[in-house]
Amino acid sequence: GYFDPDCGGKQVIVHLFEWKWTSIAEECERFLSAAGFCGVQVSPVHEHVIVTTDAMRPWWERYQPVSYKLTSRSGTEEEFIDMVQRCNAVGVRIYVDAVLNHMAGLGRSGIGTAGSSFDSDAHDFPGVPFTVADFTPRDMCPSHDGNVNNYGDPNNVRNCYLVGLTDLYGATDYVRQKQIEYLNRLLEIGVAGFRVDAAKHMWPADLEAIQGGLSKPAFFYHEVIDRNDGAVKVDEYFHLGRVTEFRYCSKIATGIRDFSQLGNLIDLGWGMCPSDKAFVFVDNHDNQRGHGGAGDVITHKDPFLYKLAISYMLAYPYGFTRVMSSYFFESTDEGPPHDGNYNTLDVTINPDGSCGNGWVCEHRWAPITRMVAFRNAVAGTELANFFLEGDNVAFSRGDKGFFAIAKSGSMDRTFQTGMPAGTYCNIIDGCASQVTVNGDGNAQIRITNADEPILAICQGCDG
Ligand code: LAG
Ligand code: CA
Repeated sequence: GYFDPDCGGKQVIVHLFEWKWTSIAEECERFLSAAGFCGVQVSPVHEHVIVTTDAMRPWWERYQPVSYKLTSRSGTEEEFIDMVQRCNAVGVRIYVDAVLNHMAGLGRSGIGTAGSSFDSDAHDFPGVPFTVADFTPRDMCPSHDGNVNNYGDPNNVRNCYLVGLTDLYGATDYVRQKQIEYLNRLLEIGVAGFRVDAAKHMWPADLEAIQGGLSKPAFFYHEVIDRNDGAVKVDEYFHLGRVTEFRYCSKIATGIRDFSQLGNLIDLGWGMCPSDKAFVFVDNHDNQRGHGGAGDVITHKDPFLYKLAISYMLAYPYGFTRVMSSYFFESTDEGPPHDGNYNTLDVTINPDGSCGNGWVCEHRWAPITRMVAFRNAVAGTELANFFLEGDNVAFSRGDKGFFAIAKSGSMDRTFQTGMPAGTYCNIIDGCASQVTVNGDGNAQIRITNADEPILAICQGCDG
């Protein structure tokens, strides 16, 4: 059902933000499958606007649908189908970013990426087709200018235009039917689930109707930015799938920056999702560049803290996890690495396994990749032996794994690991260091790598 990512029990999705379908297919085969990734969140698949006015081919043009045809900046329908099949064949699933709340922004018109014409001001999207009757009537939006501007009022949040984006009238059978057809087409191709963009701005009943019309089971995670500061709360979506937990981004950033705060990572009293409903991440494509739900998040621009934060997230039993994979950027609008005609560049792989052509590939950073194996290995186990003192943190996961960070760069002390006796590789440094667990579960834990002062040992993930 909505809670099953259907990836054989694996635990981590990677968002290959703005990657082309051809690059993703290759990455599934050459890297993600062996590393144990459950799947890939891909950028929106539908036809979208081509923006050359207020910005030059910004990444966000993909959040302005023109139709549900499957040709986008990431590639053609044929390339998309080929990618899904090749990733599925190696056990890596595809999760599509579904933009259902709206179509393109007011003031925009022309031709989309699949060749369809459109005119937002006329509410005309012949590629679907949608016409004026398919958009939320103006009198249902209580805001003076028609835009979302009062997060204290659910009618404002859901019936008005989000940053001027033409808001679909999801209560109508016709809109629901078109969106059901779109998602069913993707499921037929072999997609395993959906991130629902701007779910906070959609009525849960409308989502329920769409999800109820699907022809196959699908995993769902809904984008709801709830910081306990508005009328729309994450729990309104719990029956529809997992829900993004943006408070986690703040919590992990605060805790990793100041370990004295790490004991307070999950604050259910603040309204944070229970673990079985939470969808968590250290940063996403929006808040890493100061867009939606930003805050002082940790990103790849701070590699030391980022490795600690992602490792901690993957070690700690809370929520379903997503790892971000970015491209380098200067400005917040800047689209993906491109040639002179704004065609997205391939993701090239350097001899050391890192990526070229402007792609960051955080998911290939050794501690991050290896902690994916850890999270898979310890899935379902309880947190135990939690230790937090100064710049040191450590805990075990049942009898399956033990994890520690020495933020200062060094540690040498005895811990109860909860694990059976034996010698285990520190998977973070690729077994350069090892740990011997005694018959009573105790082990001497030494950390000496100041750049990546992380230790993780687990049953079944050595090698
Ligand atoms: C999301 N989640 O709920 C996406 O994660 C987020 O990236 C989307 O906004 C948003 N919802 C709507 O899908 C992004 C950018 C916006 C951009 C919007 C549409 O963060 O900045 O707005 O996509 O492309 C842009 C301009 C606005 C303009 C608007 C309409 O930045 O100034 O008003 O387009 O023309
Ligand atoms: Ca809406």
